[in-house]
Amino acid sequence: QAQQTAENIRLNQVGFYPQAEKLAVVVGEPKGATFYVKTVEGKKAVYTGKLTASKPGEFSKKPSQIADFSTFKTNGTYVVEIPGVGTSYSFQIQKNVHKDAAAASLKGFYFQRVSTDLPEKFAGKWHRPAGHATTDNQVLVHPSAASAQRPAGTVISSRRGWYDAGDYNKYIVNSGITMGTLLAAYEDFPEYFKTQKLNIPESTNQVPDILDEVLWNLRWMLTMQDPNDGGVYHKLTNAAFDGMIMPDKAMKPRYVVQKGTAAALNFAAVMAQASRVYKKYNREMPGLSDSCLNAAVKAWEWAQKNPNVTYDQNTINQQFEPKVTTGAYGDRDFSDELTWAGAELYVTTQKDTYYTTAKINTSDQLTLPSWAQVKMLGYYTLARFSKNLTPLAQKDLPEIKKQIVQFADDLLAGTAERTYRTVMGKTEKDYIWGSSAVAANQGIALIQAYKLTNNKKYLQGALGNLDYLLGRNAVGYSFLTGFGKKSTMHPHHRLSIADGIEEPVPGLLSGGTNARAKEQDKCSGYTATSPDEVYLDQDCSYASNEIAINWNSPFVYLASALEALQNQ
Ligand code: 9MR
Repeated sequence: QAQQTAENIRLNQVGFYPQAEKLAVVVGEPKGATFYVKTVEGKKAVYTGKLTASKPGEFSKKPSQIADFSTFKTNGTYVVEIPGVGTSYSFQIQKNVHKDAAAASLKGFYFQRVSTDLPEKFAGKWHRPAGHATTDNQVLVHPSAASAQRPAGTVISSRRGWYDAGDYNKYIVNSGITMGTLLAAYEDFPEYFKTQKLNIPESTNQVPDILDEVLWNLRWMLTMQDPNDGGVYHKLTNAAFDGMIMPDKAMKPRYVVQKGTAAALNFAAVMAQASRVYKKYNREMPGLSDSCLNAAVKAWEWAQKNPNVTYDQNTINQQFEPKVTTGAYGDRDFSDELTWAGAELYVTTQKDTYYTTAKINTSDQLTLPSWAQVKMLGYYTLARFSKNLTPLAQKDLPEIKKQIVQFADDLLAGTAERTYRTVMGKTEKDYIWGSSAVAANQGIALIQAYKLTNNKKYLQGALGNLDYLLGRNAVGYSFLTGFGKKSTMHPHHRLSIADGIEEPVPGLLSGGTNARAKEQDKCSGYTATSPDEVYLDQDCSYASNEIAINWNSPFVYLASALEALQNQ
């Protein structure tokens, strides 16, 4: 019974900073006017407030009320109690309240590592033997990727990297935004990451753990470039998705498939950014920074010569065997990748030609970053380094900054009138496959605007989206595994399904509510039809409940940035 009622009180199940806005949304017909904040120990009422009516659910039309206890600022562990409704899940009020979630979401990448044992010392009860230890040392060049120097069937080594998601494949395009976002987190908040310890094998070295973790995937990415021409294979994959088995049991052959423009430009962007970031660690990682820049330039040049090579899996499958049916990450518009890669190469090298070729057009509309749309990552980078750019870019910077701030203003508009009081959920278009990353990427855009203006309204908007991800949403779930009493337990994640451990691997972000999930994954069990309520915590629901590296990375950015800025 208590379970039942807590589900109708939606709040960040981890907690709140003492100075922050503190809201719970209560769903259902009003049953009383008063709410209490009570200590978990002893159930002592420490705050009494009045519920205020909120707009009925934008999409569900459910009656809703708000419990606002922002003025209560005392550290502790509490519940919200509403006579006639029930008692919420417990939460904390304290400094650094999201420190553990920030660290765990980054450690989530460690759990996705390929080619290495995860010993108990670092992985706890989720320890496991290395996955794809042999296969990724003997990767076959797929006929779609055959070249004179590397005919079909050529064996290459392409070890390390992270499993993309619930599946065991490794995709360059999706590594692009994932790595770009993690490196941006470091570039924006280096002091925060300097002291963060994740308990990974490299935690004792002199390099921040985030850069050690990123390096694991960077080294894999480097192997995906054909040294003969600089082109980059689109992905490393099995022909078809594996069953629900542990990765060390997944022995089917792996292939690198056709090179493409999206892969080359994503690769160039990441390598250019990495070259800049790891330069400071030349002593610990000799030569890495230079290798990254060389690789970036070669991939960029390949893309200049091959500006329009799409990865079209259907066409490839009509021509070649074996047919490849894993994730396509097919993109047909490379203008945003060109802008991002050009911006990164320009900032790293200060050579105007990259800026010119990047075709920055400040009259174009900005679009929230996603794996297929990375233009804004280039804008973030230009704004971040605005003081060290050549005159060529300087002339565009006022407009670039203005656009980022305008984008954030558009996101913020109307938040206070919305049922859940979050930036997330302005329109039902937010509830797509991987909507949790929509919320997190909106949070990043707001933080970028805060950095440009110092206006705290942007921080509050970003924090509201973190509240969304950790429970203040229309399904009442915390989407980060291991955080919150009602959090995702059955993600579509082969590791979590096959390991025989009840709790899923911690620190992974479930894709979240997806209005079209039912038609996309055909999992039975969906009952909701309201766009913000279509979510199923079952492992068949890959369209709403898978995890993925490009969803985890903006969560890392958002939670870490808010931790770093909590005293602002
Ligand atoms: O995140 C991707 C989403 O935007 C697409 O709509 C969906 C269908 O193509 O694919 C998602 O990416 C998946 C990838 O193809 C394979 N690994 C798991 C990814 C997350 O579901």
